[in-house]
Amino acid sequence: LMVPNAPLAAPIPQPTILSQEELKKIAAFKAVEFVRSGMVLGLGTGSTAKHAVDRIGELLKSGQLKNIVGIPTSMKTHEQAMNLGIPLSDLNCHPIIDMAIDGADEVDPEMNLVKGRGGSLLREKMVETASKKFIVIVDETKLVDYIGGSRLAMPVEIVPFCWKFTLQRLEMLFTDAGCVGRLRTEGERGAPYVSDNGNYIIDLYFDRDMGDLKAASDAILRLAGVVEHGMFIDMATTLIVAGKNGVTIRNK
Ligand code: ABF
Repeated sequence: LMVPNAPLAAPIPQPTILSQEELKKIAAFKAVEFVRSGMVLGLGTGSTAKHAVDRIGELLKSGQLKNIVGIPTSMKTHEQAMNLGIPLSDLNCHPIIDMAIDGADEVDPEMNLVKGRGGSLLREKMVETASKKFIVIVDETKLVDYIGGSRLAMPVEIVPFCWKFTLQRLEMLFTDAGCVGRLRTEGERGAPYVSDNGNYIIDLYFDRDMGDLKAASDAILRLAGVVEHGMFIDMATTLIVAGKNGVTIRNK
């Protein structure tokens, strides 16, 4: 039966599938809502933190934020923030930071983190331990049951001197967990990746849970040749997770 002039059926709303990149941006923008004028801010590194830094630059430009001082956690973020016109300083001048915003590679249910797959773990840890508040921004793919268990890398920054020796010592600490270490390399020729601090990075891979995190952290830091590792235990004060079903905010 033909119905003359029947109204067109309204389009059925389709659920919007947000990309991982969009989720990172949502988490980052949410974190920036906590920023107030006059703050000294730790500026994170990585693709998620980049959105937060862009947003801070935008709000400064439009005058919605004023008198921000940024403390970058890497040379890359330093360059990004400088290009955005964010006033910058360092830990020497600002040993106490109001708030840091940064991404993470893994987040466990206690808000312990693995960081440093982007290579900036040392400066991130220095800046974030100096921060009164540390907001971690992630998309939901970063949530894990326990850190170091994803079979992805747990990075350790080491001095270049006799790096193979340090790599072996690191593996020996975790033989029970089936730990294998690899020197991080870059470029076609596989040259060692060099951090902003002139150091190398060993990526540790575990077959099994490494056990007590605090004990693992202490053991790694006791090795001569190790500068810092990528486990950020009990440091995050707020976690912002963007997922398909929305944004969740957890405070510690
Ligand atoms: C920094 O960037 C690092 O600590 C971490 O390795 C990485 C996360 O990157 P992304 O946000 O690009 O996933 O936060």
